[in-house]
Amino acid sequence: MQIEKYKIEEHNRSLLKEHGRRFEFAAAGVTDAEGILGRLVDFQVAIPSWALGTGGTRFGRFSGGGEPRSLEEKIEDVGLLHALNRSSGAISLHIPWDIPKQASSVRALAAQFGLKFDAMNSNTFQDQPGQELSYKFGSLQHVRKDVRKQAVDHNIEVIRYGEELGSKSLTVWLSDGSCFPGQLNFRQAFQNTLEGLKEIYAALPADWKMFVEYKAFEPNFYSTTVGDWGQSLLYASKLGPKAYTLVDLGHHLPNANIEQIVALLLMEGKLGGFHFNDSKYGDDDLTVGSIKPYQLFLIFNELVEGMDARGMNHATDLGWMIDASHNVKDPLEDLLQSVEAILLTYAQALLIDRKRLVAAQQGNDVVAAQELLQGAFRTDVRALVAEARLRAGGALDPLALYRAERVREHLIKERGAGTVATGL
Ligand code: PSV
Ligand code: MN
Repeated sequence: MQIEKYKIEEHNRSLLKEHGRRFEFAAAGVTDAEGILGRLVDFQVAIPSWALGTGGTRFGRFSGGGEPRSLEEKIEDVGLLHALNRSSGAISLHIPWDIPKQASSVRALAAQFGLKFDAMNSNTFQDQPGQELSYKFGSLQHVRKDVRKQAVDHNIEVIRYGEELGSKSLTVWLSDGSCFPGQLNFRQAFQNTLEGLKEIYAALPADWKMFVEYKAFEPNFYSTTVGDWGQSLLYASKLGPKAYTLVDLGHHLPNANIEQIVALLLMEGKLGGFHFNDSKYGDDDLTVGSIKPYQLFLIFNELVEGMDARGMNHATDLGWMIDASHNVKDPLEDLLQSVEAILLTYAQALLIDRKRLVAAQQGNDVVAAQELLQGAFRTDVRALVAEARLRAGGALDPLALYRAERVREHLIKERGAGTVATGL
């Protein structure tokens, strides 16, 4: 399903007067409104192809219907999001869930919606039907060479698919680790994994990046072979300049200071990409900004500060991706909420008066530093984000228009109530 341009214009016309009032007020309160608007327009967040259907837990799955039945329908869904918010201009694919049968037509379809292909994701955390060797005891870390080779070959195959689609990066997340003490020789597991990653790295095209994603636990509950940012950084450093660490917000132990991790990775030039989500307990994969919005703001504060310190382009020098799951919400509505939360937080981080913050830090003025951060965090930037969207051709209120157009009902009619999208 698509939402016609005139529908968006009609919707915007109906909200324009009220929006104009709010925007004028918001813009008057910030120093460089035009500069911020430009950055917001440029900022794009990739949608994960595996999050377009209803997610589940091991206790059950409750689909809302109309899930995409193919890669093409997934692209259509992301195209719809992008038409509404103009900030979801990329899709991140997971292989083998989303193998492009005809890469050129898939690429053309995506281009029709103004979408690019962000990082490709490999999957050696599940056994696929017909797969020769099992990943039950890991993939790249495995004690058997033939299992490791199978995992390396899979990753290289994913790179080849990505090349056909115009992607420029590979994200490797390994579930490798152990469930019980004594099960694994940690050093051997690390060395095996490094050796495999080196082979994959060697197959990267010259202009590609490799993201090594870490995660503290799950599905292994005693040790994880890429368990934290230290281990990921170790791999990335040993691999070379095209290898980076990927931070997934849900992959830390409780109370981890993620913003500090981000600051140091950026300082080392080794932060490559982001998986946005939110969580209360573990890797909950909830809507971005729904549980700990202030933490997200502090992360964006470090991102903006750290990228500026290195002269990086906010929009293009890191891979911005959502990695979430939707158990009780319409996935598309949830994704609209997540993208909105990211943009709002980015805008707030752009508001921080850096000069005054540095002065407060240098003067050990703790109160002033806190006031500066919280002042930005408490600023209502919704009208700024809406204005950026309006200027980019999107809808002033994407969620309202999505509902007014009864998108989910149309999708159910078109695809059926019982369709199941590939993914988790
Ligand atoms: C693992 O929990 C993860 O965050 C990785 O990014 C996977 O690719 C993704 O979720 C989907 O399973
Ligand atoms: Mn992830």
